[in-house]
Amino acid sequence: MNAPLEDSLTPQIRVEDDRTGLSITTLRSALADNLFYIQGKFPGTATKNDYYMALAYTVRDRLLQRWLNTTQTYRKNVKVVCYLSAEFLIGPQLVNNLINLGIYAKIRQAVEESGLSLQELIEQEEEPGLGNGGLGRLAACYLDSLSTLEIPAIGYGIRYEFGIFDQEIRDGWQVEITDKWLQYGNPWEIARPEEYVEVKFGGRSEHYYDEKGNYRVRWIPDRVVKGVPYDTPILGYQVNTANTLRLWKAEAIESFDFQAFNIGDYYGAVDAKIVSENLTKILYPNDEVIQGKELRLQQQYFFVSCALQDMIRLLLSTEVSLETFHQQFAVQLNDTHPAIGVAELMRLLVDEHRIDWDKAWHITQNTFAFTNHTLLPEALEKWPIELFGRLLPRHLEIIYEINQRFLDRVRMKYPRDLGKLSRLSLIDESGERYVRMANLACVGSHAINGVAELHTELLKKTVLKDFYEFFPEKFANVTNGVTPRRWMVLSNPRLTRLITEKIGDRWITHLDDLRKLETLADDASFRQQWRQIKQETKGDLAAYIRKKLDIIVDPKSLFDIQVKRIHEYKRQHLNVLHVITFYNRLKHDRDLDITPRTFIFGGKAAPGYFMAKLIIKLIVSVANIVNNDPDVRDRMKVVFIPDFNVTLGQRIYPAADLSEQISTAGKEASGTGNMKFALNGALTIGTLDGANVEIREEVGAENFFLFGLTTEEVYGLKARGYRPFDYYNQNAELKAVIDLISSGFFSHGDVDLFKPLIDNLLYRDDYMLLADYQSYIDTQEKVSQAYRDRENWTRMSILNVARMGKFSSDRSIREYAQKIWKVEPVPVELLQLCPGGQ
Ligand code: B1N
Repeated sequence: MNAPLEDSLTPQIRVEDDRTGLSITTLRSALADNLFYIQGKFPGTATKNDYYMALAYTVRDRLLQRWLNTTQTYRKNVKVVCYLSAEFLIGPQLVNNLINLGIYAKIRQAVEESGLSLQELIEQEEEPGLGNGGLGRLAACYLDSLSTLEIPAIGYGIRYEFGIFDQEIRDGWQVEITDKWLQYGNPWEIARPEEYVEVKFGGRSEHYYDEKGNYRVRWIPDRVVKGVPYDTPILGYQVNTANTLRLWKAEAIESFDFQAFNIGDYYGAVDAKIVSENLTKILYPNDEVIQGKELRLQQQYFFVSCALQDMIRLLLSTEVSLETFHQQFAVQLNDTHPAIGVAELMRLLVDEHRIDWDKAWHITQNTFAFTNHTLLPEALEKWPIELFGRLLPRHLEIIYEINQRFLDRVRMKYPRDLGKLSRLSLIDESGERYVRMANLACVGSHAINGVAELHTELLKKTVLKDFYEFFPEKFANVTNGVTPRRWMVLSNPRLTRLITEKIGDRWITHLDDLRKLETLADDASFRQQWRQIKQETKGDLAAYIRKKLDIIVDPKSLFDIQVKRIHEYKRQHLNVLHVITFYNRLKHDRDLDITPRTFIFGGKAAPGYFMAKLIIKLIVSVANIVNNDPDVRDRMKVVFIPDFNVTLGQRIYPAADLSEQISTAGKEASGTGNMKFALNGALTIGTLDGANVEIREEVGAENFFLFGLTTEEVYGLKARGYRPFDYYNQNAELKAVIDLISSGFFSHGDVDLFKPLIDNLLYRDDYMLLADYQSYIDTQEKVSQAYRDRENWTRMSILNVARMGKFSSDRSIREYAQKIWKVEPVPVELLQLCPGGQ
């Protein structure tokens, strides 16, 4: 691995000692010291992991000065962004911290002089998989940008003991393996057990009059759980700001359990301890489908209550009035998962801090802002009233009260419009009664945003239409972005170096600077270097594929890649229809002069999502036939890379020629993989969906392979009555592909295996694969032709990168800061230094 960048140090680091010094000698002795005193090992018996841990602590020591000074700075009355998210998919920390500290090259030298390989130690790190996909990764990119932009921020979430499962493929099927990411310890977190908070569950509410005769409510729970915070510093790029990611772990409160479960019942108390600790054991592995499990609501309430109590404590410790809460904190709700926060803040203010309702409501509304991430109706969270009331009886009362006041306003504006009233209500009363979390989030927030222009427009027209009509001023768009530090500097050091040689390094924090590459697109020698780098990066991925899967792929072939969660709306199976079409063409004409391709897939399926798992089985089955067919020789290969995660993403995005972004128009809220690919020089084949629309706008239609129905056409076709079978009947090539799958050709003659998938396509096809098939195939043919003209392809690739400036998460965060949070950067000075340090 190459050094991503020359080191550039902020000038504050001066003092040379074992915990902060940056000379090679000091770094080497710190490494040895940590190996001995933290890992408790002699070099002779230390494992690679021991060395990794020793190195991680060496780096962490060098973060602490900035981190503690950042926390100090925020005690002085600055407005802090609190990003509430059930998922933070932060990825490996070591290299990112080395880059942001600017000490990559030094550390490499120190490690190598100690007789170790930095790359090997880097590979020891177990990534924290505390997220499913885009939503969790977005939260992580936003933390990186918040710190880099020096905006005071805290990320609040859950410290899952088991993150997203590890995926293995056995006999073509996905098998889920428990993710034991904490088993060898996590050097990046610091537990703060003294800052624990208590979270109540169940029981009942009691209405009473206080000493002054005021009517009050208190909650008498039947269970209390302790929330213990674990902090991870999130350092910005070459700044002193290191914000905090504070994740909560649930623990039992012993005294309480011993009381509740009858003193002397030791085993009962132990059982109760286990029940409490179960709360933060596992991340729900479903992306965009709700399961409605009670434990999930418990998790949501748990971390949100911990976060809000933490904020109140922070605020009260500065002796500022609680009534200024909304001036001190901007709280962003990452989808509806933390939306219960609206009711919880009301409860804390009204019941526990005795602020009157109207004032509390003003504070609450001005505190929260809500980001919606999906248009899929099956992803809109709602909780059965019975379950909700059993777990959170007081919150249900508060929600009823909010609802009554809100619906009174609705009635005033739309007298006699019962439809409106029932759609806007926080309670779904169409059948079994539910609490609607999106409605709670909309009413309780001052700002509501979608994550791409198209998505925000569709929100206003569909799922949140009534809210848009009632509160148009609350709506805004903030298009997603990705951090160029991880998704370029860290993952693509070769391209980083080339770009930096040509235009300097300012682009790393001002991504619009990449525009300066535009003129270089006409420079033949620059194109040559660009191509060379892509070639080498593809070679690295090819080596990985060979080592892990024993499949040989040709780095000179077109790398056509689709990596993302497996979901029918994302249409990995449309990609498979093209793979088989490509195969059939080769089979019919064995001398066909085709552009050689390597089709690469990766992604996890939710464990209970049968169709998604069947799609994986189909991909692997097709791969097995194609890769072993001598007729196709080296002209095509199909690869399913197991266990797609952040670490693998870092290898894969930079190695792509073609990025597959082929969801049915109107279904993908934004996408962020699309941005990572294009930023690394892949061209996109895509529909007019999510952020694809804006990517195409930026890079230019001539540098983007567009296909498929538009959202309007999708809606129109649905309304007129879509008959997928007609497309099958009328398209010989499509029919041949479908018939080949049905015939058992890819399944050792088993004609039933893929029947559920095929029947779904022929008779339902909710995501309109068959309607888009021909357009997709034609566009893929254009891709193949375009790839033959390497000079022009390279030009297009350079222009894509040059025009991706908009998609930096720095831009997204600036927009949130200005439009929604009203916060300013607060640079951190290293004033208070630890005794004996710096
Ligand atoms: O959020 C990403 C977007 O770029 C993607 O288009 C969108 O699909 C993704 C429930 C979700 N939306 N909803 C989820 C995740 C977990 C869960 O339990 C829903 N993920 C997205 C970032 O904006």
